Amino acid sequence: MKHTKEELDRYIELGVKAAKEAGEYSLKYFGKPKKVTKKGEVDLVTEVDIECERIITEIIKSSFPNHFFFGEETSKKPSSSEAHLWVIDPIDGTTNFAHGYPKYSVSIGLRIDGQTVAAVVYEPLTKNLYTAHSLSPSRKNGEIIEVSNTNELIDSLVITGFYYDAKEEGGVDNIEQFSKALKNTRAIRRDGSAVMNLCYIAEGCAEAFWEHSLQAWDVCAGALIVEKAGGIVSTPKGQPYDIFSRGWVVASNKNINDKIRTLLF
Ligand code: LIP
Repeated sequence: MKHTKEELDRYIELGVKAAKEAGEYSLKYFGKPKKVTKKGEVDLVTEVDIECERIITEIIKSSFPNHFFFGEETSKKPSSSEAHLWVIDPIDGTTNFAHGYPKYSVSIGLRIDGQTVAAVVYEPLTKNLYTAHSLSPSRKNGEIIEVSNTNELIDSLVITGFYYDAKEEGGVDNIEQFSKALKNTRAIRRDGSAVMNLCYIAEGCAEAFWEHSLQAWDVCAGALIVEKAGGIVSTPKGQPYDIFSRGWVVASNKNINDKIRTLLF
């Protein structure tokens, strides 16, 4: 084993410090986000996103100056997968944040040798904190969490999202999958923070999540939290999901994984 539990605990501790500091800063601007810029027709970035990412990277760099960063707002992905790569979404749910819709989070994942080994997700509005590393189970506010054991789709609460490019020519609009899920599950939710949705699968308050085109920072930390809570994160064919692929991602408890993939795709 390359990394000791002590090393991984230290990464988590640092990630938690960074996520909380950025999250507390963001709260001052919730629903009134300073300057808002459009990255695309509907994809927003606020000055708060940029400042939160700066806060996070500065805190991590002060302990690990040689590490790399791949964040939503500022960085370029390094070419080597050998590097220690922190994958950061300073505000996952920027549209919600800008509108004052109460669902957003700070997401920090650490990859080493191309594998996610540590994850921290912090929801500033509730102070809920989710963590996991490769040698620990997933936790919410320090307590171990597990995916649900629901067996049937019709008993399942499922969650999805519509990526920004759904409006574009050639973009995947997810309507076919949405319609199938609507008719075959108990209910569907769409609340605009993919990483929070992954945490809901991990803690067992929802059974499945799917979306297309997500960026690596939307998935990195949440995927590890699902897996270390006993869930599965995969492609529609059940293969391991590459967070940089921008294809379909399906996350669920183990019992309904085949069923949700077969239903949707
Ligand atoms: C957003 C996601 C949301 C998804 C959007 C977008 P951002 O992330 O978390 O759930 O549906 O397509 O990716 O841009 O707010 O960090």
